[in-house]
Amino acid sequence: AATNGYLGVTPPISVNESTEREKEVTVSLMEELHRQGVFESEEEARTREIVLGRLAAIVKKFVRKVSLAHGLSEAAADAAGGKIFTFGSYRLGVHGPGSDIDTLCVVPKHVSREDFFDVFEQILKETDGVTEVSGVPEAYVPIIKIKIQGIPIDLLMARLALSSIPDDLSLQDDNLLRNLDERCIRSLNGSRVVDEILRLVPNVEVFRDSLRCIKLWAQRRAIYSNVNGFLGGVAWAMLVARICQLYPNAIAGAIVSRFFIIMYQWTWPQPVLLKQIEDGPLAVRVWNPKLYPADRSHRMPIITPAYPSMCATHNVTASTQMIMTEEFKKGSEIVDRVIVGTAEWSELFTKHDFFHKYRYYLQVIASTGSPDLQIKWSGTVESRIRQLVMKLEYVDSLILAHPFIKGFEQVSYCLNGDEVRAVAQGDISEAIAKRKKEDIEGKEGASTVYSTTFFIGLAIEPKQPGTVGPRKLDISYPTTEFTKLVKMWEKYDEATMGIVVRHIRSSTLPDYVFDEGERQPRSAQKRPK
Ligand code: 3AT
Ligand code: MN
Ligand code: MN
Repeated sequence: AATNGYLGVTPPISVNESTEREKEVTVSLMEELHRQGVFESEEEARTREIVLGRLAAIVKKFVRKVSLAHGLSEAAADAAGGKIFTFGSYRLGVHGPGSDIDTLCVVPKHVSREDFFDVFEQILKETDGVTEVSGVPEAYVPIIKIKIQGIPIDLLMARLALSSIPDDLSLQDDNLLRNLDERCIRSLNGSRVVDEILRLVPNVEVFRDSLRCIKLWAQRRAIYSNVNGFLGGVAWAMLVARICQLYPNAIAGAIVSRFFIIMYQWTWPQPVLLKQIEDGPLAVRVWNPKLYPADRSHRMPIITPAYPSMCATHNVTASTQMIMTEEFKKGSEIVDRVIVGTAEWSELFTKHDFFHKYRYYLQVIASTGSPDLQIKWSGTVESRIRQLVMKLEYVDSLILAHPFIKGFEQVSYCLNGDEVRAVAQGDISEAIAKRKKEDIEGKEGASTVYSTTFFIGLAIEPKQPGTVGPRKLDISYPTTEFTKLVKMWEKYDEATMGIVVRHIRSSTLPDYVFDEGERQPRSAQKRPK
């Protein structure tokens, strides 16, 4: 791939080997990562390999079965093949204990998507050691979720325009995408992107160790989440890969230290590219800000390297960009101190202070009366939160609106309609919080409420000197618009789904957002800024 003698869209910044000090801090970084528990045990690693071997055999069995049903001979049915490819954190080599294995099943052209959700799902259900089989054929990327020997596995499928899938098939050739169904193209994408990232880094081991560090840091700092306008796993991987390209001979400690300073100083919206964007055989859009206004609006574009190249960070807003930039800066300061020996790596992995940082928060409460419906409804609400954030960004005197990366789920056992309404408003009294399922069983008028609460921190401009009274903050327009927007969901039903937005002071944040002992006693609480 390295036609110029280097990987990437520019020559490296430095081809120097790392210094003695950088080697020392790399050793201590790896020790800290082990202490933090990001690595799985050797036993779990072995189980994963066994599980993948079994899965590969099940896919072949499935292809064979469908082939025979199509009237193919025994020999032709055997030759039809079938192959699995992994992607996600497992393929990148940065998965933790308990991570899933993201797997793509590639099948020949006579095996259909319907076969995948009928025949294959049935085979899985009948296989020993396979549990919790659940297919979602109608998803944007159709998926079957299973567990094999306790390991969670996400299964996607792609049907290629080939009569057989040999064991040595590679997905690199763009022409494989010709004449495929869009769902197959989407399913192939994850694998093709990860393969390409791994091809484009100078040293895979260094890349993995560095990425493990950055992933842990981003999770602890609560900036690891694509839906909420931060970065997801693939985007973080591409950023680290780019730094690896710029310092091809550096080791992990050195890569991590360059990562923070380069990302802090990056001149966005200049895109992060691992290679030049290429055109290909499909009539699909490839990321191009010169051509498409929507692509021009991306604030921190990080572009996937496999055709058709896309922006992995289109969800980033002005607020989340500011928050991440601030974190890059803090990270670079800590790493500088680690290098000179006045800080430990553990400091880099300090938990975020989201619930201590702001004086006012918005609470978005999605509620229903059933666990299945709640998953769909809260997912819909969550996916729209960045729209609320963007509307808030237009409000005068609001500096930024900081969405927290996850919702908090609550199950409340209510005795009557008043309690149900209170919970839907986010008022879970101590009496309700303490109540158990058996306390309401058989009681007339009682019901269970499932609620998910999302938080948005509001940073408000300080009062101008000389003005009187508190700063007026009018957020009624963004919140009303947001409520209207989520209610436009095609499956929205007024009678069974609740959505409430309200603002609260930090002192009334519910206890469940804090870890044990994290909340300061009320009296000792200093005035947050
Ligand atoms: P974990 O170690 O599993 O937590 P990961 O990076 O593997 O980290 P996921 O398994 O959630 O994370 O996702 C792996 C890839 O699957 C990332 C993305 O390309 C794809 N993906 C994840 N969620 C979705 C989704 N809802 N729809 C489509 N693709 C998805
Ligand atoms: Mn995964
Ligand atoms: Mn997954």
